[in-house]
Formats: sequence, C-alpha cells, structure tokens
Amino acid sequence: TRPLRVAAVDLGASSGRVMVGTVGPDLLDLEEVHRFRNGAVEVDGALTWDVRALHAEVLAGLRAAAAGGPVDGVGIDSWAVDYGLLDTTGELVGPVVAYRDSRTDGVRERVVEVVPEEELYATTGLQQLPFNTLYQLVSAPDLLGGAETMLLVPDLLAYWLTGQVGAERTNASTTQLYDVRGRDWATGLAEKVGVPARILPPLRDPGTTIGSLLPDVSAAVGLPAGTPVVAVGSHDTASAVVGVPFTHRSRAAYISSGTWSLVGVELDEPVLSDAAREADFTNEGGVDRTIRFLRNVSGLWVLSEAIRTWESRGEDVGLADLLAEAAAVPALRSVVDLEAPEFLPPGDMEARIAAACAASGQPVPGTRAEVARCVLDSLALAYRRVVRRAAALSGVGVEVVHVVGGGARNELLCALTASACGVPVLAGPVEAAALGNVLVQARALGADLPDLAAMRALVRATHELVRHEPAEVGDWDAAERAVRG
Ligand code: ADP
Ligand code: LRH
Repeated sequence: TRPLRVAAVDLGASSGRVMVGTVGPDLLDLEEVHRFRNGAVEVDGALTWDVRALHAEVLAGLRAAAAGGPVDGVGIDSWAVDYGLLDTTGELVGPVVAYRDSRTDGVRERVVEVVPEEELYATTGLQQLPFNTLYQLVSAPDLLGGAETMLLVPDLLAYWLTGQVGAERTNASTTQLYDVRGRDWATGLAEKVGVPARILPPLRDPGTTIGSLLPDVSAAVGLPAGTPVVAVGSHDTASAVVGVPFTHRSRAAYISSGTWSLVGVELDEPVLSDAAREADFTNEGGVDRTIRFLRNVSGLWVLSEAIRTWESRGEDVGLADLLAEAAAVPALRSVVDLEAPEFLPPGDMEARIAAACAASGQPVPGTRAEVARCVLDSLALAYRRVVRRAAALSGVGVEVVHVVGGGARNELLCALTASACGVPVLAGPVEAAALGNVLVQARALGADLPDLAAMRALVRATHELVRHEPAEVGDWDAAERAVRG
C-alpha cells in the first residue's frame, strides 16, 4: 500500500502554512505547499483576525496539496483562545477579535471578584493570561445575547470546510471554561461569569473525524467530496508537543518557541497545587490525555515587533544579519522582564525596552543589535526561570531541553538557552506543530503509530536535531536579580 498523504494546516500568529505530510513505516516527510503571512489587523479600533482571508488561504493551500497527489485527510491547528461567535443561522456575529486587543484590560480583575483565583485554578488549572477566552467573552457581553455557538479558530475553519460544529478538546482546554479533571466544559463556572453554557459546543477528541469536505469546498480545492477532516491537537502547542522528539519525556523539558514561548513538561495528571497556582503554571489538555504543564512566557514576538517598527520607518532589517550582529554583542549587558504587561500589545518595543532598562538602572541598548541581544538574553533568562520552576513543581528532572518552532532556527537563542538552563538544548524540528498535526491524522487514518512514544520515535528517526551544549556566557543569577529583584 502507498504511504498516507495528509494536509496539515498550521496557523501561527505570525504566519500560516499548509504542509503535506507523507507517512509510512520509517517515513515521515513534510513538504510546505503554501505559506502566507498572518497578523492581527485593526478594524474600527479593534485588533482582529481576518478569518475570511485565512479561510481563503486554507483553500489555496488545499488546492496546492491536491495538485501534488492524493490527499487522505486534512487537519487544522492554530493559536489558542480566540474564537468566532455564530448566530442561529451559522453566520458570524461580529469580528474575530485578536487576543492582544485591549478589550480585556482589567477584566480578569473584575472576574476574580466573582470567582476567586483559587476556584478558577482548581477547576481549569490555567495560567492567568489576561486574554483567556473566558475574559474575552466577559469583556463583550453585548455579543453573547445573539450568539448560539462559540467556535475556536481551528473549529471555525473546520466548520467552513465540513459544516460540522464542535470544540476540539486540546484547544477547549485553553479557554478557562474547561474542567481539566472532569474533562468537560465547566458550565457552572461559565454561567457564574455570565457566559451562557449553550454557546459551548460538543467536545471532540483529537484523532476523531470531524466530517467530510462540503461539496462546494471539495470542488473548489480539487479533492474528492469524501475527503475527511480529522480533529488533530487543534491547539498549535498541543500539536507541537506531539512533535517534540523526546527520548524520555520524564527527563526533559520543551520550549515551543515562536510568537510565544511555551515552556514546560508533559505529564499524565494536572498539577493543581497552591505552588503551581502561585507560579501561574497552566495545565492544558494534550493529545492522548496528556497534560501540558507549562507557562506561556513571552516569545519572539518582541523581536519581530521591534523589526516591524524599524521597517515601518524605512529601515531595512534582515533577521539573519541582525542575529549575527547580536551574537557579537557582550552577553547580559541589560535584561528586561519580557513577561511585563507592556510587551503584550503591538507597538515600539525598542522604546519599551529602553524605558525598562532605564528604570532598572541598566544600560539602554543603543543599536538594533543591542536591542536584539537584550531580547534574546531576556528570553533565555525567562526560559531558565521557567524550566527550573517546571522541574521543581512537577518532579521532572530536566536533563535536556528540546526547542521546537521557529525559535529552533535561532542558533544564538538556542545556545543562550543551553547556557542559561545549564543542560544541553536539542533544537528542532522547526515545524513540530505541523508534524504533530500530520502524525495524529496518520494514526486516525490507520498508520501504525500506537502512542505518542511511537510518533516521537518516528520524528527522531527522520529529523536531524541540532545539539547546543551549555557554555559560560555570563552571570545568570545576577541577571535574574536585575529583573526580579
Ligand atoms: P508562530 O507559529 O507563532 O507564527 P513560528 O514558530 O513560525 O511562530 O516562529 C516564528 C519566529 O521564528 C520568527 O519570529 C523568527 O524570530 C523565528 N525564525 C524564523 N526563521 C528564522 C531563521 N531563519 N533564523 C532565526 N529565526 C527564525
Ligand atoms: C501559541 C499559542 C499559545 C497560546 C497563545 C495565544 O501559538 O497557541 O499556546 O497561549 O498562542
């Protein structure tokens, strides 16, 4: 029999791609057939996602996949938490607002007066990110009256492909409306904060079939009408963690490094202790009932926003040159707390970094290379803090740190991470999320991949990893004191 050939749609906050995965015994190949830029766009004063354009890009990608051969399945993953609301006729109610929009400012503070943090954490196990779906829904109560269904972004796109409504479980677990132990919507909590339980659609598990392509979709993309759309770990981080080539997951941490950095370990059970809540760790639901015990720290967003600002002023900035220059800047001259709220919204990151350095009595980066170095040193410092904390809270003895996602291409960041964490970094694969998407589809379609360990063994056997050994670069303890006192 021929190998399986599936299309993985992987939508990140900065770029989207459609990849064709080919899977057989000892075979896991990934080919990019379509890539496009993504980013939130301001419409009527709100930061929104142009989901119609994303839909069109998905169709273009599926067309490209179909042009190259048979497609046995389609799977979609994207960034978490954001959603569209549908009315009773299935039309979108209002825009799909992006998580960096300011509408959630102060909402969390109001909600925790109604439901204390302890109760929220005991039920959902989630990090208190200001943009969790719960806070977004509460911030716009006027839209809820006319809403029949809430669909998270990958579920919305799957709805447009198949006509089927549902909520894939890994992404549902990022909403702060999901009971992590009961593995069901936390309807009591939802009603308490004013979110009608009716808008929470039936849950579905990764690995199940959502439906088949609608006739008009199949005609538009050139695929047979029966082509199944398979639920994958539709949270991009869930798929990325499937693609982490662990040898022993009980002795390793991972960093899914892209727009965000998701830093943590994989567990079988959530950790809902007071210490985990105080450290603000999340317990997201993963493929095969695993738990992603991690913290969402800042990511390469700060660097890409800085570059965007420079380019908007007409300066020509090549990432490769910038990183080469940053590598020559002395280490740990100045570090900032990238988790501080001022680095969340779009804007002039260089100015915000300058203000933070001045406020903490450190040298203000004077060149673009120094700004980039400050961001990367600060990221590595955050990785060190969170890897240590994840180990202490979970009992995992971290002997190696896997870095996947676009950040795995950043050699300076990987080297700094090894140095900061004091253990080797294994970098790659860059496209871990697409691989995880492909692997879960392949298993659903009959590939012999009984469990996550088998999937990861296949990733290891087919993908070269780059090893970075820890080296002395500077005083990380002193740097930690500079940002956290
Ligand atoms: P997301 O899925 O969140 O959109 P990615 O995993 O695609 O993010 O990672 C994007 C980031 O990867 C970019 O912001 C950039 O910093 C980094 N990156 C991509 N390509 C390279 C490269 N060739 N060298 C260094 N860094 C890179
Ligand atoms: C990464 C990610 C992350 C979420 C954030 C909103 O793309 O899905 O896991 O916390 O986006």
